[in-house]
Amino acid sequence: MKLYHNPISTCSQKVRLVLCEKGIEVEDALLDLQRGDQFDPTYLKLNPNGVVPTLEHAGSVMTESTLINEYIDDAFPAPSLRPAAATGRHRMRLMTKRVDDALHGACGVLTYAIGARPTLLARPEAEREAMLAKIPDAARRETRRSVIERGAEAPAFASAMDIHHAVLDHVERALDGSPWIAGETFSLADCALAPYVLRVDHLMLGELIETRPNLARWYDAVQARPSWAGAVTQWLPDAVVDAFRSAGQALKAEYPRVAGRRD
Ligand SMILES: N[C@@H](CCC(=O)N[C@@H](CS)C(=O)NCC(=O)O)C(=O)O
Repeated sequence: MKLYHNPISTCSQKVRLVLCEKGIEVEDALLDLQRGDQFDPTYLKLNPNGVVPTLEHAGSVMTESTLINEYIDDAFPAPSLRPAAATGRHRMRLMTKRVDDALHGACGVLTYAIGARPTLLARPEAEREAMLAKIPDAARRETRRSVIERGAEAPAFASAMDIHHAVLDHVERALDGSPWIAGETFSLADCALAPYVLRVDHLMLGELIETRPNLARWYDAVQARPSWAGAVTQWLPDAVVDAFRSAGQALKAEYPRVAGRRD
């Protein structure tokens, strides 16, 4: 099994969490997303969207982190990361769908508008433009350009924050009386969400977590699992995390109410 991934990417972290929960070893192929490895023509043949992760296993190439995680749970059923009951599975998939449909894009906006922005703005403009030109999808390219140039003033920023509030409110309700998102057992839904909560934490938007007691309790429990160290902590590049944190602090100094709800 070979996993094409990146140490700090949320979608890579969620697949690594599932692999670690199941004790599966893989061959690592690491991509530097700031250098644009994801747009290399050889990699684009595996993943035409130019994103990580991609999994190669048993002669098949698999993309889409949520589907990769379902595949791993099908191919390696023990321990199961899906609730036994059909209602629990629906609850799990509702969460993974919300992550894919809404939170993922919104997280990308916050990451580039806050965390990656100072580093990218420090690069020569021609280098930045060359990186943007490689993004195959025009809408994704223009959003990326706008959030790098305008940060919290970019049109996409406020709605990305609203999406975080809405999805995390959903999580807070799901965790009311349940230890895990889909009910009594840790599942693919917890693996899917955890990297996005970590990103909020790295961007110094901890208010989004602290104001939701169920979410805060769940986040502590996720981090206490042995899989967290193997899938997340041991991969985190200190320099990137430090850069995200100082960019997050600077943003809060400029916009103290940035993580608050809009009226
Ligand atoms: N829906 C895809 C999204 C993958 C994705 O957007 N990955 C990000 C990292 S978390 C990426 O590769 N970004 C590179 C880029 O946008 O240039 C999945 O779940 O696998």
